[in-house]
Amino acid sequence: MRLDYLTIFPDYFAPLELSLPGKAAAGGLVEFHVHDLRKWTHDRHRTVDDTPYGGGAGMVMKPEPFGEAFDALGIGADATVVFTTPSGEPFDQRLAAELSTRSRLVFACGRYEGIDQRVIEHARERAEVREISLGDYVLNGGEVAALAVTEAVVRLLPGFMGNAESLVEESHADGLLEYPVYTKPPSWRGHDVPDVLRSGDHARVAAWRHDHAVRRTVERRPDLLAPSVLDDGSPIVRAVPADAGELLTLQRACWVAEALENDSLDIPALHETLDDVRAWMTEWDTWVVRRADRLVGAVRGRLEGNAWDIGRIMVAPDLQGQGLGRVLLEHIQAVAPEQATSYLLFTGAASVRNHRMYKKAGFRMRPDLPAPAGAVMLTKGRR
Ligand code: JCZ
Repeated sequence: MRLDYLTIFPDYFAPLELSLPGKAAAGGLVEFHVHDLRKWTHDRHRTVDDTPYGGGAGMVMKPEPFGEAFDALGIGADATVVFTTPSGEPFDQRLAAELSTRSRLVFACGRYEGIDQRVIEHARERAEVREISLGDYVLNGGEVAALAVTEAVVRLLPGFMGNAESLVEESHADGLLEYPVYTKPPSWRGHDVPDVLRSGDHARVAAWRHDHAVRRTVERRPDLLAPSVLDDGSPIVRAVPADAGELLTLQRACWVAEALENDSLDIPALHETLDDVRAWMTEWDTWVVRRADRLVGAVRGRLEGNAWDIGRIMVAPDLQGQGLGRVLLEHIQAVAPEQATSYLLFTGAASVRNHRMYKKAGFRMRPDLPAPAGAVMLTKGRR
């Protein structure tokens, strides 16, 4: 595999000479070619950026140096051009494996506010193009992301340091996070290696490791587990910003009934605007369920200290009384983060149907805790 890097900071790629990728290069498995993009500038200041059309802050990388670099490097149909950008498709092990099948990867590393869009359009006319994001956080440029993609891809190449069996047991091979690992000494600073791991009983060791892999996954990455489903198979999925409008409609429908039951219009959910919903969606872990393309249920949770604060359990009026609320309540408890030691929610003091559902789910009324006017708090210990 040949890898090319177009960058205004070639020094970022010094680590490619180190350790394993370096050995792969020395062994002839891969070739790294790092190029200073300024090589393809022609003015005295070797300019690679310019002001954005349409105005706004910052600078944009101009297209010409990239175009000349593609020409000089002979970028053609055998190449995959990778643009690392926070707006790309999420990078994961599956994508690393896919890229490891390519014969040539060309990383175009942006800086400033990004690269002129026509560079991407042009690259698509001469090569395969992938726009890839390392994750939902913002780096100063594409270099670090290109390095991370490189390391994940190169170690998958057949012949890379006897990867044969070590790759099978990797994190994510079975969709679970890795179990905790230990080595000697058996006792260290008051912390002991679990006895089962020193027992020599391979079946018990395997069971312990699987159990802890599942526990970690439930606590840290519930999104990796099969999503909760309703009886009809509709999955409960994380809300996306585009759900805000339907959430607004659903909460108005649900809390009108609450208003009537409690003889009060003083309920925040009834007065919120679309922008209010969009705002709280950024602060809460929100889940929705659709039936035949219609958003029919939702629930949200967030950590308040060590309590998992649950709220906005909503079910479309025509589907109430079928157990949807109970499933949503179970789901939001199951996805509470590790730190949560208790669950907390409130409901209208006169909402007797809600009281019954929460009581059945193990919640207890807490008249001793402060609650909004006309509401009552309920709590439940975790496990
Ligand atoms: C260019 N800022 C390129 C990629 N996953 C991820 N986070 N941040 C980036 C990234 C940020 C950038 C540029 C200017 C990639």
